[in-house]
Parts: sequence; C-alpha cells; structure tokens
Amino acid sequence: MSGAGAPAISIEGGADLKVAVVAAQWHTQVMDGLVAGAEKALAEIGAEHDLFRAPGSFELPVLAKALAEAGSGYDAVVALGVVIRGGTPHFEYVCAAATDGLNRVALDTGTPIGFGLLTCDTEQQALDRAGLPGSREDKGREAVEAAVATALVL
Ligand code: DLZ
Repeated sequence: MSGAGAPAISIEGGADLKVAVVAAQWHTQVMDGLVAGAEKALAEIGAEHDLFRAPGSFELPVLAKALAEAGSGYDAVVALGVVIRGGTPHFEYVCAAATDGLNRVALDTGTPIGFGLLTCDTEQQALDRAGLPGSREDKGREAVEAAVATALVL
C-alpha cells in the first residue's frame, strides 16, 4: 500500500486462494500497467487467478457480481479501471456507478472486491498510479493485496 497512513498488510496464506481480476479497457496504457501490476502481485502470492475484460468501468460491477457470487469458485475479485474527467458530467456518473456497484456487490455477496478504480482529473495522474516504469504508485498491486488480505480474514 502507498500514500499517507497506508498499512503494511499481511497476505501470507494467499496461495490457497482463487482470485478473479476484472479489468476495463478504456485508457489502454494505464490499464496495461494496472493489469500487469495485479497479475505480478498474484503470481508472487501464488494465488490461482483468471483475467476477465469489461468494455468500460461502468460494466465492472455486473461482471464482478457474476464472479463474486457463491458457486463461482472465486475467493476474491479485483476490479481495475480508470476514468478520466472530461468536459461533461459523464465522469461523475461512471465513477459513481462503478464505485457504488462494486461496493454493493461486495456487501451483497460477502466476497471481497479489491477496488482498483482510478478516478483522475488527468491522464498523467492515472499514469502516476498505474505501476508503469516511472509511476509513483502501483494501484493494481494494492487492489490485489487488499482483496487477498480481506479474503484471508473471512
Ligand atoms: C463512455 C466512457 C467515457 C467517456 N469515459 C470512460 C473512461 O474514462 N473510463 C472508462 O472505463 N469508461 C469510459 N466510458 C465507457 C463507459 O464506462 C461504458 O463502457 C459506456 O458508457 C457503455 O456502457
């Protein structure tokens, strides 16, 4: 985890988990970094994982719900996306729908959802957090660690 007050969290035991990663496709360069960071973290943890692609961040909750439901076989879901503010209120609607939807999926299903949705004013802010060479932060990895750590508590 990174940022002021970020904890060092334990992911010991995560190798026994099966994790679904659901990733939007808008803003390819940023998404490539988020997905690579998430997959690298899962490989290091040793958790079995599968990657599913959503068209945009608005579609993340419906895919996350299918993957989080009992019987899917997944212990945790990691949602990745990036929304960048434009000149219309569309940004607010997509961010709210994705955020509220993912939170609802986690609470309704009881399956932890790692929240790897970047909501940024500029593309540079997203690149700074994408886990790419030169990025300050790796939010794909952080979302994996949070989801795995939560699943290990349950
Ligand atoms: C339409 C749209 C726009 C303008 N911007 C983004 C974005 O920055 N990030 C993102 O993930 N998706 C965006 N989308 C697509 C919507 O999430 C959604 O896929 C479409 O509205 C179709 O339902």
